Amino acid sequence: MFSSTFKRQLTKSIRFQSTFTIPKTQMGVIFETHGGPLHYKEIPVPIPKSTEILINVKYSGVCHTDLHAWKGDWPLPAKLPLVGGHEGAGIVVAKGSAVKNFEIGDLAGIKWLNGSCMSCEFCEQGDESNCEHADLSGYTHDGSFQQYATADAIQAAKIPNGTDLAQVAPILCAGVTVYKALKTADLRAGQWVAISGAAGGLGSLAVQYAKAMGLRVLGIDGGEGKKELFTKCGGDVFIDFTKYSRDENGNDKMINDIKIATNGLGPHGVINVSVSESAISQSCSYVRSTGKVVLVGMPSGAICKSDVFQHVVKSLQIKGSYVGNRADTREALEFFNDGKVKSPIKVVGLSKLPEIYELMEQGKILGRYVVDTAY
Ligand code: 8ID
Ligand code: ZN
Ligand code: ZN
Repeated sequence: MFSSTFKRQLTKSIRFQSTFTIPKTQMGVIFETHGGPLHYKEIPVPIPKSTEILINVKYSGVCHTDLHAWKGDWPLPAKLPLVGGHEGAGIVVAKGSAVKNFEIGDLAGIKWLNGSCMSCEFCEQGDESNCEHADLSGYTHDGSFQQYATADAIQAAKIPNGTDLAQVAPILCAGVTVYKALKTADLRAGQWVAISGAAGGLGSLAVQYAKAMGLRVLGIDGGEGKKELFTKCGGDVFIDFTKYSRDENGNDKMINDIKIATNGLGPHGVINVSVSESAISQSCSYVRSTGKVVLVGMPSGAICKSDVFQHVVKSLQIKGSYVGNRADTREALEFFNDGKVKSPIKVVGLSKLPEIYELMEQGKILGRYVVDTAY
């Protein structure tokens, strides 16, 4: 792996450049099999490669993608055993010899995209997330559910000094993703956007980014406290899907109510961040003619169904949107740094991760859970 000379140089550079003492072991959550036990235990501190930084992760957001990774319900192989997490915020405590863009002591963020080939057609044009060789934090690379994590220095997010690390953590995936999805929807100020899954981790930030972009926001979600959070995030009209029956009549009534609330024509765009196949297909029915349906949430095995006749005569577009690139990350962080979006978070210890997954599975989470790696 690493030559002993390199390791010596690294140790030397850590000693010379920093007052940080890096332990050999740390606490983290690791699992060996999909759906198997989530062990909160002592694990080795990883050693950064020449192109990587070592981040002392203070806080990490818990994204629904982490739950997919643990369950193994996506057709994309993950590394095992795996330390999940890809919304990590912390301090750079060591760096490899080739790293030019971070100094020891800087604040840095771990994102879903940890690295890509940087030479394929997609990387060349800034679509690094679409790279066939993408390396993913908390999926193909051990992530932020540990006290010390390595991150590719090129892809790691720059976080300004003095930033509240618990607050900024969810921006690193949820914030970047919904900001990019809203750009993908290509809407103008004053138009209506519907956020399906509006009070979850991505949804609660999507509502705020959309408002900051001057859009009118209709949110769809259901359950205790979701309407209240949506309103607190600045949303305009809330539709509680649990108040409608699940049969065809219920669906039609909900679609009709969404249209009535949006000048009778439906929203100009929809950001689908729910983890519900039926909610995704439904959005093709209530979106306005010439509107855009953006797919973000990825329920396992889901198919998006759109009636072809309606699709054609309404001239709809269905677009996928997958996290964001480095520029999207910087821009999404700028909205946060300017105070235009705030993360609705609940902070608990990293050891509580299994309980968070349980609540997430039941759709009971309001906003985002953030884990403190100290306990
Ligand atoms: O780059 C990407 N495309 C990307 C990035 C990050 C996350 C995609 N994701 C995916 C995740 O893997 C997951 O599939 O987005 C989805 C949502 O992630 P999340 O926001 O972290 O999940 P959450 O906090 O559990 O929120 C989901 C919300 O959807 C609501 C729930 O009540 C919850 O508030 N919801 C459900 I489940 N069914 C609904 C329905 N039928 C619904 N809302 C409206 N209608
Ligand atoms: Zn995520
Ligand atoms: Zn590439």
